[in-house]
Amino acid sequence: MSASPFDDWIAHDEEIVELLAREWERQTTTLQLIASENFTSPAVLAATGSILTNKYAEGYPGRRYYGGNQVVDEVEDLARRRLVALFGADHANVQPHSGANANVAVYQALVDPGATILAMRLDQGGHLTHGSPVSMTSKAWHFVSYGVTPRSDDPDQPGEVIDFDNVRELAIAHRPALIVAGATAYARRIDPVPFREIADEVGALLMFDSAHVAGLVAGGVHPSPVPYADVVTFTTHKTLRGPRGGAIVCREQYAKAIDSAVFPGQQGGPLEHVIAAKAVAFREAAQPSFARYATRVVTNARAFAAALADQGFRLVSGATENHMVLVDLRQFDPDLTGKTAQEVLDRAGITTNRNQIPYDPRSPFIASGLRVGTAAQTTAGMGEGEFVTIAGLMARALRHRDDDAELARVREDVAQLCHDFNPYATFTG
Ligand code: DSN
Repeated sequence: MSASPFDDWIAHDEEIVELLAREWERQTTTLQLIASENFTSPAVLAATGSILTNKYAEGYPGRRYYGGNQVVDEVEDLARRRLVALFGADHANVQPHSGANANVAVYQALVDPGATILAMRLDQGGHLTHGSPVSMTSKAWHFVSYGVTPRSDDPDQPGEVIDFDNVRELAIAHRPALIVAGATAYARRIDPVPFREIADEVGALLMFDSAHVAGLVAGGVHPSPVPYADVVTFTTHKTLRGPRGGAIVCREQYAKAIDSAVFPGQQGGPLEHVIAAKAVAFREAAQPSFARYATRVVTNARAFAAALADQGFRLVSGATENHMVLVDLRQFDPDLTGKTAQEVLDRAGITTNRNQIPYDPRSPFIASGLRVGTAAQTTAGMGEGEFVTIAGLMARALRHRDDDAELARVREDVAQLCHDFNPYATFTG
């Protein structure tokens, strides 16, 4: 088992070192295809592991409730400045611990308790915090949900894309205080313009949850929602390739309300080590090399989608325009559930997550779909040819799911592929 290069300082803690070594082995000898994951740079890892974790800093730069924040103020200011510059925004808040916290803080800042929010349904591609019945958001606010158009057999209009007629009808009928655009399981580009038009028509505010595509926006390959949305939330660890966390950018007029909702409304002390790592990631995302990375993520996803279709998988919405592919497994094999596919692929060294597809007859725990993404393995240097190979490995594993020997052979082929593309052997930022 190879050792992680990041654990020298904890060498005395054998149990943790052993676990880190195992995770290092897992991440570098198996394929990471979860659409919301990535490999951060060593610089992001170093900042996340820095001594800034020692500091309490409740408040904001220049207005802290603890002493000794001279340096931390500069760290957080730098992160805010870099984020404002990256997205051309008026104001940034870099304290949310996660995308979920960022979303809830926006609701808290801009929507009275019990008032109406219009957002995408979880089982059609939305997020838990978009008002899922199992999320606290649906208890504190009244959510109305829009979805996608039905599937069609017309290859030019395959359906399963955001139904803007439905968004508009619901907006007119329910007069929401806030409309939420953005998704977690949706492979198409989301145009902010029709959302803005509908929001203006009904006098609603517009929040764009760009958690998944923030890196594609930063890299210039997806339209920026910032000029159109009142507030944009996102996570920093998906396509943006930073540390695990959240952030918010907003128009100046909402800055005070958003800041108060994050702290003290929702969180206590900010994670300044993570904020430093966010600053590192924002700087990296502003480099020309990151724009090339974002372009490759999308071209790789397109090649991956085509190869998966060639292997007999049905693509939800017929295509991909971002970093992810949502696969309906039923055409490949009507008896294969998302849960089984995820477990079989795990055994073959291919890490994915099961996902409901629109109008899924199966529960979220079982599901009929699989969500895969190209962000992480593109960071590791893989290109279109490798993603065509991966589609073949996935199909081989799923066709031979009861054959342990064949799954072991797929796993060996996966390990060989990963050996040639170790992200931390060649990381150049
Ligand atoms: N869990 C994230 C994802 O995988 O898309 C959303 O929060």
